[in-house]
Amino acid sequence: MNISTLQPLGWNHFFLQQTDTQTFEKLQSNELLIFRISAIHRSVIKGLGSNWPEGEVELLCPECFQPVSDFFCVGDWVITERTNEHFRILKVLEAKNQLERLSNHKRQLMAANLDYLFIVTSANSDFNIKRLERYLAMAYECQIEPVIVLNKIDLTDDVDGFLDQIRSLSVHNLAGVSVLKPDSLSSLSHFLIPTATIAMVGSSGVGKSSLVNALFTHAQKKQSDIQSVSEIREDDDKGKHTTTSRQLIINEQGVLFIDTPGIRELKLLNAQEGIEQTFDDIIRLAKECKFTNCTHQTEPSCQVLQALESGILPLYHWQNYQKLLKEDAYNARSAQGAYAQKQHQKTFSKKVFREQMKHRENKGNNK
Ligand SMILES: Nc1nc2c(ncn2[C@@H]2O[C@H](COP(=O)(O)OP(=O)(O)OP(=O)(O)O)[C@@H](O)[C@H]2O)c(=O)[nH]1
Ligand SMILES: [Mg+2]
Ligand SMILES: [Zn+2]
Repeated sequence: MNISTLQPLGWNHFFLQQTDTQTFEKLQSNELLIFRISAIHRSVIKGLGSNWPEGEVELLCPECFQPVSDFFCVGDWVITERTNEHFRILKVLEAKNQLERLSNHKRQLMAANLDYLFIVTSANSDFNIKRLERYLAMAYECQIEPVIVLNKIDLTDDVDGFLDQIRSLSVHNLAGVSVLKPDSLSSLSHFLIPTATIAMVGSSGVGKSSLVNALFTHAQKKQSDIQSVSEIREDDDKGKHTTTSRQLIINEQGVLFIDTPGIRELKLLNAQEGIEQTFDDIIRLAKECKFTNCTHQTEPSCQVLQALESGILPLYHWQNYQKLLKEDAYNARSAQGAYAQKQHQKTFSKKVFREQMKHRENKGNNK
């Protein structure tokens, strides 16, 4: 196996250094093969490997990796062994990051090894700033760079009004687009880097799959790559779920997308640090309070109370911060088992994220 053929799928040195000499030799001789998980439909697991232009390959998953959702997700890399015509998963490589949430009191992996998280919302009644704060907290907690994508700008006369609200959030990347206005999509081009993996998240009906489709050029779109989207409806604010499972696809520019089903209600999992980053304006204010243990309720010279009074700190923002912290503490208790696992993953992925940021900064400085 020529490992360099995996590079278009996002393979890099980080994964290579997880293979020891013996494994590497077996990879060379094709005794072992590497795949990136591209879809999981109940018990059927699909992956893209060195022959990825020819399509997905079905992978066998032994008992020790069941239930699958506890061990890996779309976007993960696995080492497999060839058994007759099949490929059996032997090992899951450590991910550089994993997007996760709480679902049915359990940790649920949503996607792995991401470069960007497109948090998609639409310029209609779906738009909800508190929900965006929740998604941001998840992105920051999982150390994935968020991009807020305001879709369906064709439906409003007040795009700036929406964008201004997004600008008030703790986020660097935002774009206003419409699938119906192809020119508007160029505001995303900065993120559409070949070999980069972008996961799409957001409520059902905001246009995640439509965007993935629009970011393919029509000429080269293969039928199998096209994501199903619902018909244009008069009122799709309450869109029903069209996408039902997560899927990794690669466009002709070489950008990898993970489309996901809409989330009705995103629950965070042990996301205290992500929440702090999302509400860093409040954290900064609180540091200026007279008492270090200020509860921001009645204390004199409380900067939070003063900012609320003067209107500098919007009430909804402060309330959402408290709500998310409370909810997070509750969720952490209800998913105790997941907690230990998470702590382990966090120390590891944080190191990777810091290195990436350093690398990015260096690149920026060298420009
Ligand atoms: N007016 C308008 N409609 C859009 C736009 N983008 C998508 N739509 C429509 O919005 C509806 C939902 O689009 P989808 O792409 O299926 O939404 P989704 O986010 O993938 O939804 P789920 O798969 O259910 O999570 C469809 O009727 C699309 O045609 C847009 O930019 N403008
Ligand atoms: Mg969809
Ligand atoms: Zn205070």
